[in-house]
This record gives sequence, C-alpha cells and structure tokens, in this order.
Amino acid sequence: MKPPTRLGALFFMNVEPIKALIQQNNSFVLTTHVNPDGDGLGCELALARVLRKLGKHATIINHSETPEQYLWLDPAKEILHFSPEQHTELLSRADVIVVLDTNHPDRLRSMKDALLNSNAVKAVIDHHLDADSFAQHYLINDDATSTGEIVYHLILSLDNALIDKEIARCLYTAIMTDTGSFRFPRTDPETHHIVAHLLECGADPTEIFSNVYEQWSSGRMRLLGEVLDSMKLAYDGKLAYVVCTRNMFEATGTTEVETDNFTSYPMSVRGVVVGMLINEMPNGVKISFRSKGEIPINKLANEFGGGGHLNAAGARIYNISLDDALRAVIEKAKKYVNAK
Ligand SMILES: [Mn+2]
Repeated sequence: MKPPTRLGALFFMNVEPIKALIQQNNSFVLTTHVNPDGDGLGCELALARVLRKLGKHATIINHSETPEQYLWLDPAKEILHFSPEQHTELLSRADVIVVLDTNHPDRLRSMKDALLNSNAVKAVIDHHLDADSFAQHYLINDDATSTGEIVYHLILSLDNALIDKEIARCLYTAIMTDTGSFRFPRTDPETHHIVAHLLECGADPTEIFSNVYEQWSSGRMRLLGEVLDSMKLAYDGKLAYVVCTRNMFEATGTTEVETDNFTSYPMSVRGVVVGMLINEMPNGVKISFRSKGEIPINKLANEFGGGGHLNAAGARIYNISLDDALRAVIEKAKKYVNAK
C-alpha cells in the first residue's frame, strides 16, 4: 500500500542522520524505559523487524520483563530481559544502541551502566522533552503523539514498502496506546493519516484494542473498585484524586503496573481539571498527574522532582508517608487548579 500523501509537521523531521546510521551499520541493540508501555515495545518490535528486513542484526533487551498486557505483541518472545552477566558483552559489541521512548539513561535502570560504558554509537528516538546528553544522535519530536509516529516516518524514509502486517500491528499499538485510543490532545489529522495507512498495511484495530484493553485480571478489576472508592475531590471539584495503598495491592493480588490508565477515572468527573493517582510504594509514593487544557501539570510534577508533558506527568517522592505526600501534593496543586 502507498503511504498517505498528506502529511504534517512530522514529515519534515530530519531523519537523515538516523537513516544513515541504520544504512551504514550492522548490529543493533534496541531498548526502552523501565515498565515498558505499548509505545516503547511496539517501536522496538517494529524497528527490529525493519532492521532484519534490511539484512541487519537486531536484538531487543529491556530492563523490565514485558508486562503481561503486551506479551501477545511478541509471539516469538524475542524481547530479552537484561542480565548484566549475559548481555553487557552484547551491548559493548553492538555497532549501535537505539533507545526508544525515553531520553534519560536513568530510565533504563539496570542497563544504564552497560549502555554508557559501551562504545556503540547511541541514538535516541523519542517524543519527550528535556533530553539528557549521552547519545550521539537524537531524533526527538515532542509534537508527536508517540514514538510510534516518529518510527513510522523513519521506516517510510528507509523504504515505504517495508511496513508489513506485523510492523503495522506494532506501530498501531504504539500510537493507539500513547494517544489513549486517539483522544489525547496531540491527536491530529496526521495521526489519523498514519493509522489509516497502518490499517491498509494489515493492522486490525478490533484485535489490537481487545488484546491491549480487554484482558483484565479479576484482581485488577477489584483493585479498580477500591481505587474508585478512594476518590476525593478538592478545590470546588476541580481537583480529583485516587489512591492505591499497599493494602489494596495485597488484598487484590495486584501490582503497581496494573494501575496503568487509572488516572482516566478522576479525569472523567465533570468539572475536574486536574487529576492525580497516588500509588503507595514500599519506600514512598509515585504520583501520576493529569490536567486539561493549558494547565502545565509537568510543572507541578517538577516541584516534586518529576516531569512529563503539559497534560500528563509523574513524580516519585521517597521516604514519605502516604498522608504526608497527599497533604503536600494537594497543597501545591492549588495554584495549578486555579490557573487559566
Ligand atoms: Mn511514548
């Protein structure tokens, strides 16, 4: 199938340096952030397949095991779980290491040292702001809904006949999950042009949605019940927050990974402009922030040492009780809630 002819700003990204890097090298290691999501995993699998089609050697290695929700995306189980003994050598021998969907080596956790110590050329493909300077090449566009959109353009620039059904499925998963199923603010005509092309290449939207979102464990559903029960409003109903305690995780046999997307519930309450999910961790709390419109919620996250996008951000606070963290975060949220 021919790619779409009408493309927006992303089309003008300078993919040439990364394209040349791919064409001129042979062995690649691909990786993504801790707790990988559909975007990180979809991009790794799509790009690895493209590299192999081009006759290159590609290995995917992640710090985290692939979450259960995404195992279907990797039927051949090609994604490796990093072990320093087994894989440090591989990272040091690779020609190129491509870091996808994050631009901070800290987010590669146990792989950070092996990455930084490797003589491989490092390339980052991502859609987040404030990149760390550790790589030789950066292909970053924070207008992109997802790294998937950027990888799509990169693949097209290499050869637009490369996108087969498997690659289309991986990229569709990346874009669908990072756009909240095509509803987050950066979703634009270009996003839909891209996914239209991916459907033409064989991606099946019904199958992909069902694989990602209709496979809940009963424990997760019970956890959601408790989380919804915890919802509280503040500041005349403009702030809504939910809490996940260690007890809730234990009682439902779930983990923090299963709170993914729970922020959408406080955000669904009429009148709410700022929403938060506060997860109690063994050593503090982890907070996911969401906002509507122009409220820069990444700045609120930043006040707690975190970061993210205008409307979606996160932070971790260590060595603090849940109650103290809640008090501090609600207090600091005040000026954002009332911001225009
Ligand atoms: Mn992403």
